[in-house]
Amino acid sequence: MKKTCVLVTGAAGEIGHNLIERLKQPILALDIVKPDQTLPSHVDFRQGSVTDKEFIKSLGDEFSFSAIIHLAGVLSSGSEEDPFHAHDLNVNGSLNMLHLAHSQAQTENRSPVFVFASTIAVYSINPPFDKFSAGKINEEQFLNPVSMYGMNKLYVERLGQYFSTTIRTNTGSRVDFRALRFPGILSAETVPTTGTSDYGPLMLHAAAKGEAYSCFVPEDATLNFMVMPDAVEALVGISGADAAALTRRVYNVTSFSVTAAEIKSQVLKAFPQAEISFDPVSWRTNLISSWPMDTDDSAARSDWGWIPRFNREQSFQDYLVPGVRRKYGLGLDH
Ligand code: VAH
Repeated sequence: MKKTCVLVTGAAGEIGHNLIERLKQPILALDIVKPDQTLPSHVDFRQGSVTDKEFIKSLGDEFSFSAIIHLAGVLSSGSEEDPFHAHDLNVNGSLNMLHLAHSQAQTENRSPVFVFASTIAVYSINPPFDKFSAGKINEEQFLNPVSMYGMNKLYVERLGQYFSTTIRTNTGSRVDFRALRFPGILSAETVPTTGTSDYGPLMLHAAAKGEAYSCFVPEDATLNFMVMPDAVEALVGISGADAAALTRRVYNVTSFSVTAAEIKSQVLKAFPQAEISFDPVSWRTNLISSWPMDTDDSAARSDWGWIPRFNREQSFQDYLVPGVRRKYGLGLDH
């Protein structure tokens, strides 16, 4: 008898680390490295890569996955630094996970929920258009990514829709694919790697550690963000949403739009001694410049009740600053 559980890939990554703390049902956590936290008793861990077809198939022989939350991937900057590895992990790895879900839909005659962490990097606003005049964009606009990461993520979204609606099935059951297009994410507990929006969290963590930080985008770089607790709740929300209520398979979710200079001023409020400079790196700045300044998440709000808990001020005052103070053992009045 197979054990039934939720599979979380990328479980040792930033979102994965926080998600497995939040989920209370039996979880199989999967990553190429062991999560850095003590795993709760309801979380089993398996070490391996989503690019390893035989390994992923073997998991399907042992477990029945009620849902797969697929977070494993290389983010935007890492994908530009090694586009071949990025394509393998982001695309072939995701195809292996969709194959696993499709196989279980066929053999168990049910529709496993498949939640995919996508990104606002699927959008690309380039001349003659301007991100600021484009404003809040919806899920159908500017879908012409030019980065490896954005192209990978958009293609996997399309694969997910194919597996959910078109692929031939001998039981009438197909994968129930759902994707969230995340903005930049700011976490107090974890530090990002391989992302371009990392400048936001890195600025804050450096200040809390008393380290100088040189920001690789200019002061006026504008992007939308959300804090990690809201990102985790969005994953929980879309995973549990009633399929009949969903009018689409891919949703924007966001909280606030902010410039790098505004992040700096929020950080200086909490850490007045922080040394933050700006030394833009053109290829990373170009990525941020092509992404929207904000996205329209009204479809998520109306279909499955998405609403961020933290706005910009609350994000810093109620979560980020107290959180990094706790993480680095600083007093509340440091
Ligand atoms: C990245 N954090 O920087 C991700 C995100 C919108 C950016 O997808 O690649």
